[in-house]
Amino acid sequence: MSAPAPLPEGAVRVPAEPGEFTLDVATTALVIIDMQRDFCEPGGFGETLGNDVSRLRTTIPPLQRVLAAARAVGMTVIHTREGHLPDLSDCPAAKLHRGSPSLRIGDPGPMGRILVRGEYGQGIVDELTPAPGEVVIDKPGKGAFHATSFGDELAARGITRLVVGGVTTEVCVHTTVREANDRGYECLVLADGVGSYFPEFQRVGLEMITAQGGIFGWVAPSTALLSALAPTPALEGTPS
Ligand code: C5J
Repeated sequence: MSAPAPLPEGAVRVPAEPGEFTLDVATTALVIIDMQRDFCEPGGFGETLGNDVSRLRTTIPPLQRVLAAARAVGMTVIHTREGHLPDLSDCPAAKLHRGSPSLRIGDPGPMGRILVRGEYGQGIVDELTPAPGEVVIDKPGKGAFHATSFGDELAARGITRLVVGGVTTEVCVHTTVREANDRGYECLVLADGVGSYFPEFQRVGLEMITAQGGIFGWVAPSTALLSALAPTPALEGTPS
């Protein structure tokens, strides 16, 4: 068997599907998508749509571990929040009026106005609170690139690869990863760090990413990334 190709200085290998994903901490960003109370906690937008929010909350412990590891090695961390201006001028009618939630975007709910910037419910869950200096992107759409400075933030830091977690797998995670792939970024999606209200969408959503040789990305469990980032006993003890 031939030896694996040598890695550039500073790069690590992450066992993934459909094949190994290599990353260099200096040029990789951890992107945590929309881990907001409005999606993950009772009383928020997700629940008003009739969903069981506990399905999304399974992502929190793995994301806490990945976030701690990324911070420990100095990886760029970017959080996104879906939400709208208080006058909803950035919310297209197609989004505002679709479906039949018990509360619509902008309506007052138990955690403030649904998906409105600055409201408590639009904030990120306490377990994953952004640290000072970490970029937080407020986005009106499903994808992180649309109508935001996300692309500029990545370019300014020389980022070429993204490690992606958050919710929901088939909506904002997929849209962002597809947008990123089209722009030339290589994306690794964390299988247990992304969540859906629908188990079938979770399964198929992950399969779609790696189909046909990785048509728009790679998928790996968070443990694979953590092992790659923490080969030393000191870092293996990141919070659980
Ligand atoms: C949705 C999201 N599902 N963050 N938003 O409306 O995936």
